[in-house]
Amino acid sequence: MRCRIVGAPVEDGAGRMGCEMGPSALRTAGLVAALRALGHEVVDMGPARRARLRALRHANAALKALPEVAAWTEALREAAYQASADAMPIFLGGDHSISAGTLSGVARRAAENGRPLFVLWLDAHPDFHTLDTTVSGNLHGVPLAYASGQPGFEGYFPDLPARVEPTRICTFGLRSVDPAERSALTAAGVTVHDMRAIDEHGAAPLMRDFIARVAAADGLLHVSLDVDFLDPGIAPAVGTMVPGGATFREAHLVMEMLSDSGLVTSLDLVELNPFLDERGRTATLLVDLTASLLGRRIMDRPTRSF
Ligand code: HAR
Ligand code: MN
Ligand code: MN
Repeated sequence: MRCRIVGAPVEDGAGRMGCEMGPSALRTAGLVAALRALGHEVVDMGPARRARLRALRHANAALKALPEVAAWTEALREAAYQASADAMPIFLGGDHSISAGTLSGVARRAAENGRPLFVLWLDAHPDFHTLDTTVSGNLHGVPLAYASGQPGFEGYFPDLPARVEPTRICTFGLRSVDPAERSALTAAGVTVHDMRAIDEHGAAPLMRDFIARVAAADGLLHVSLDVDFLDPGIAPAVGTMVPGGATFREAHLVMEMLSDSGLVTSLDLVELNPFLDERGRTATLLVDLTASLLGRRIMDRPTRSF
């Protein structure tokens, strides 16, 4: 497999600073070497560059950094469209607002290739606010609503070349959902596997069903991995700590099942805030999860000395 690494050093969408350092931390934790060790060809495209800012005014006075996030969306949409032509793009965030761009870019690619695009959203949050409903004004809370064509982004975010069909989205690991998001998710027909469902059924059958749907439709699959999908006890480098997240093995199992499926065509690694990490352990965990997604197996893991 050929992977294209695209840096997205964005922190304008988060409520606090630090995610801008995410790509550096993931590189320092050995992402490129880990993928090469699995036999993949890795092309590091370096960081994307933000598009030009436009003055934007919106009635929701809470919105933060709207021109910046709109400009990043424009740039990352183009980067994602280009990088997905001949490779699996891996986007290194950056806060989750980068997915407004990455998803709209890979959605355009999928539409041009006549393939349905599915999205697995691994996150404590659905990020399904619109510009009108967000209360915090932090735009890492809106990318999934934008990319799936929810109303109210016109004239602010770039026009969508192709939207992600909401019924092809599976949110997984939710445990922090605002009222406006809950009603919009239901109305749009997004699949919700919250933490309670994972507790009750286990991650495996839920993943198996979703993977079977993607396979049956001959779909492409974009995976968006927010650090806060993971329990903060194993992944402290996150601005929004929500207790009760996925365990180490639940997260690896999801990645291993995705690897076996052979269906994943693009990946976001988002919300890593290296300023809040403990000796690089969250960055290292993200690299190991990415390795599991790209074929590393338990039986290939040698004993490590620290
Ligand atoms: N729903 C809340 C808000 O809109 C929290 C969003 C937090 N999002 C992330 N990424 N950290 O998932 O402010
Ligand atoms: Mn998120
Ligand atoms: Mn989140």
